[in-house]
Amino acid sequence: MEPSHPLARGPVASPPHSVDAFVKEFLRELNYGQGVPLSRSSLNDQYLALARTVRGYLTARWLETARKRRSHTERAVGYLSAEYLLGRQLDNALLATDLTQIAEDALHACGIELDALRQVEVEPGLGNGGLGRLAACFIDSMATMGAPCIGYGLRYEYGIFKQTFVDGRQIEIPDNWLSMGDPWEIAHPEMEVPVHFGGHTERYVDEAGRDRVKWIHGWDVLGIRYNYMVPGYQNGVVNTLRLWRARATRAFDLDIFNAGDYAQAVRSQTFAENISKVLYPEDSTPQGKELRLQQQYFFVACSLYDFIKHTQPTDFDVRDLPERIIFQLNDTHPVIAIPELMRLLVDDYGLEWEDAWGITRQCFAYTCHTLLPEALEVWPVSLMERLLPRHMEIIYRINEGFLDEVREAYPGDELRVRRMSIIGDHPERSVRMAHLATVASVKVNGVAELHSQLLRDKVLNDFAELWPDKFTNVTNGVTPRRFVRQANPYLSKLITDTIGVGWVANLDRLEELEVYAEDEDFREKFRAVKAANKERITRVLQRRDGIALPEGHLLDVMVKRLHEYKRQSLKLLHIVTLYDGIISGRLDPASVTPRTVVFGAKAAPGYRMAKETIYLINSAATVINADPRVEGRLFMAFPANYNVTLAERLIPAADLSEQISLAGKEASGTGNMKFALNGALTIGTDDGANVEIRRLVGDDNFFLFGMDEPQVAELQARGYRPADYYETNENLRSAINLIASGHFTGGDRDAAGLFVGDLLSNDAFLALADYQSYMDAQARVEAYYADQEAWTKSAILNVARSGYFSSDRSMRDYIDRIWHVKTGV
Ligand code: NBG
Repeated sequence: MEPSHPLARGPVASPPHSVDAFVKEFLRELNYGQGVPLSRSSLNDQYLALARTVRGYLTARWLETARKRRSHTERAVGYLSAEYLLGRQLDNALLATDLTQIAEDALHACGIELDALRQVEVEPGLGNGGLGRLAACFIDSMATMGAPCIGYGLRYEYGIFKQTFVDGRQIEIPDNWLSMGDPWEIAHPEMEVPVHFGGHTERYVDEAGRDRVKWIHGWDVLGIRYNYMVPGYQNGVVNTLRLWRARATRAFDLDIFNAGDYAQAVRSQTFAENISKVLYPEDSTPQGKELRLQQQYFFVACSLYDFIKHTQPTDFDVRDLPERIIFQLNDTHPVIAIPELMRLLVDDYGLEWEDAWGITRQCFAYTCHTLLPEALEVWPVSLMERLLPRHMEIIYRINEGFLDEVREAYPGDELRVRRMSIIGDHPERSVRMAHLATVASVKVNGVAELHSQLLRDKVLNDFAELWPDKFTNVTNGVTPRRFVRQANPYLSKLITDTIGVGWVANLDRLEELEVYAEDEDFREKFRAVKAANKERITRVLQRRDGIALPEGHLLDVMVKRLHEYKRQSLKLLHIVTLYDGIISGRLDPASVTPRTVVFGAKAAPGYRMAKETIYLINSAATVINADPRVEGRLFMAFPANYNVTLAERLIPAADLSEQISLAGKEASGTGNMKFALNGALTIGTDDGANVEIRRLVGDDNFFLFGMDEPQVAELQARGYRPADYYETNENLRSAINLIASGHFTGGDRDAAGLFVGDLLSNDAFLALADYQSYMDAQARVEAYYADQEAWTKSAILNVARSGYFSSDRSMRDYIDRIWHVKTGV
């Protein structure tokens, strides 16, 4: 039936941008949405009503964007990612709609402070670290560029755990982020997608006499769709992020229920719904758990089905798929989408294998985010056969065809065939997901120049030799909306007052600031911004953690996941060396630059060494902060539960950014970019994107130290003995001895045993080898910081020269090199 009322024919326009209109919408949400009068509303009521009001302003644009995308059937990007570390939504939505001031005034008129409501929002922690945050930056940039993009992922009921410390040790608490309601999501429980697992396959001959395969499923779950709006920055575009929740099928539990076992029926339901229950807290190193594979298959099966069935016209021909979509595989987590698409095309749509493979090979591109061999996912063949028997058959067949290609290119080179095979034999027969991804993808990219080069030359070298054109680089980026404009309002105002507002959507324009590095008046304002940000973080840490930061210190920040390759241990050695120097009388306290070191880091719950490192840092902080001999010189802070919200407050206040991973281990890093853009100077190794940051900001404005990647490789080949460094470096020995003596652990030598023992006998990431170079670089930091004019110049140049690290530029590179989609829609 055609609607007769004219208003019913299209989306209703969003209300006008005025304080009065906003007050009206807000009160309507509060009264009729939350069902409370203003006078009796709680902060949470007010926050939910505010969020829904802002969401209302986005919705008309969202519907309009979706309508346009349906009518232009141009190619879109399907970003497949198991993680999206979004951070809080409210401020971003206000900024995108240019409603911040109006909302503030409107709430004020209702006797409410916007800032108080901001604090109520619980951030969706649907990611572990850099990989998930990158996905969030990318979808923000795609919307801002008006590029057709739909993000697909999992709606975990429990995101990354909340970290607390008990006696310095990390304790994990479940992150029940949905408990107060999530006003940003729109559920569509009626649009369920069936997903199958287990069972076996059967061969049959179809009516046309063709050999076909049928998958007889063992069990099913349903995917429930949750939409999130992804607004572009003040451009009227709102894209979609679609996350999936698992729900038990009714048939499934009814069968058991009919058999009379109610309790078992409920248990089965729980079993199915476990799939989207919790985000695995491992970062960089996968765990290989069965539930994890279930999660991966679940979300990509939902996403492919959704894209084909729900976003395309009913007469859509799957042969046209490559013209409509390019699926970007964010690391190996979604790689099971490749055999899933083959299954859909061959089994469900009846295409010939070769045709289906031809289509599939145009629909995927793969981003690798690591260099650690142990981080490349593999799945045991036995598990695959049990959970996804049809997919395993398909993988075998893909591998057969692929290995024929290899044999043709390298006749007689069976060693190479074995190295490249999608199926590995050691330690058990397993599917190498990175190989599968590389074979099926149009392009394979690393996330910084050095990383892409090492991928080509080392990790995936055989593949790069076979298909040199397949490999490319796209250096990561970060969204300037969240990480400068929102996170650093003082700096944003200074920049806008100086060069105009255009930089927010065109970060290259920051280069116009370069000349102001020489302007004394500008430098003073820049320093005032830093000082204001330090005051702000002082208030935040006081309120949030009860930490009292000292005033006037160099603020030295190391925030990132706790991982041995990132070398928080080296940072600890630096602090302990300073402390040890002062208390032993070798260092004149007056010669030490007053410095506060702030750590933020979560350790994977099962990662023992990482947890020991956290414990030692906390223990050192307790002792050092209480020792009057270093008062006014050294202070340590380790606020628990580092997350996006804290990052947004901490990064703008930092003077020094610690990016000290062992060269060749950090694929890119993105924190490093956020710090540079907020005017911190980096002390770092030649690793990941540090290389590009240093090249752009200039050697004079960056503190480089340590071995480079070839030197690391050479030392390892020669045979690395950490004890050599301990024996020959007096300061290092003394610092390690102090830790080993139990000085920081209440006299308990054993408490530091694991940490010290590993450093001296193993030290897989060569912290001791880089120690002296790091100490020297820190001495250069101190000397330079003493000249505030020079330091400020360098800080300004860091901002002015870091526009390249906008995720808008990353997206432009993906579009030009890989996706070839149109923008401005
Ligand atoms: C991480 C790398 C970082 C990189 C992000 C985003 C994984 C597997 N990789 O260096 O460690 O910045 O990905 O690309 O989480």
